[in-house]
Amino acid sequence: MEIKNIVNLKDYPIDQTGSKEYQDLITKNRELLDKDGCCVLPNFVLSESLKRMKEEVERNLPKTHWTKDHHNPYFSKDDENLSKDHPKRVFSFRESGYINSDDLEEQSDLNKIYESEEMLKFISDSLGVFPLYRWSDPLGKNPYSIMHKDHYFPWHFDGNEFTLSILIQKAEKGGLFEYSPDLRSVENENFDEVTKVLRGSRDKVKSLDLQPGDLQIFKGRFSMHRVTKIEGNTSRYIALPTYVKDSYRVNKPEHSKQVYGKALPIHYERNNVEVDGLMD
Ligand SMILES: O=C(O)CCC(=O)C(=O)O
Ligand SMILES: [Fe+2]
Repeated sequence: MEIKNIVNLKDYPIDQTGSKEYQDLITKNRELLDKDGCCVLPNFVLSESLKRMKEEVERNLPKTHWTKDHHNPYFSKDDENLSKDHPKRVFSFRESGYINSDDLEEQSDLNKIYESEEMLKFISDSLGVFPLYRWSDPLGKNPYSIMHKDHYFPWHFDGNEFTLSILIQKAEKGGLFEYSPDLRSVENENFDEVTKVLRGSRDKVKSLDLQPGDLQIFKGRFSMHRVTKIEGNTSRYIALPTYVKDSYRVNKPEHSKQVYGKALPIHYERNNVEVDGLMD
């Protein structure tokens, strides 16, 4: 499968990097990402590719790693030295699943998008981050997230800096992506504002009603985000390709176990790699 059979190149000419259309697209994306920590490109993926991805998900549903757990926004363990209302001590119930990256099919359209040099350059140009790398995490780099009825994915920050999402199948109701743009930075964990959002403040929260085929680019390590509860019988499937500034680092073992159902030797070997100083 070639990228032209996957991406809507007519509206998004990511293969024509010298064209005015490409430059205009980059300028627009950059503005949105700087202002909002997020941008959405409607109908980015062609419907025939979306169909293949949905079929891949459904063929591989038995491989889903389901987790039911309580977690804080950092996917870290409780710390009894902190006061009870510190966000690191606020645990919410999550139930959802992943088809991990190492379980994707060889010929997967999702792998093809992820491995495409055009895509990497397009995301790097859109974010204004150079160099930008694909992630080394063998489980989390490029998974499908699966949510059935009543599943909920509470407020959190990602271990990687940047995430794309491509909605494959939308829930009848609920399953909305909500985020608080640039809530923390490498300089400031901003625990007070994190606490406000966890307690239900909507002042800094935005909600997106993504449609199948849309491409979303967001800064998941800095913008706290969640997926609201799935209502109705249609499951929500979404592809989540990820990008990073450091090509070596992977998720912490605890984070990997909590989210992807297991930790591999690489997660322990690289556990002590210096990151950016933020909580996981
Ligand atoms: O499903 C989504 O839209 C986002 C999922 C997410 O935040 C994550 O997997 O870390
Ligand atoms: Fe996330």
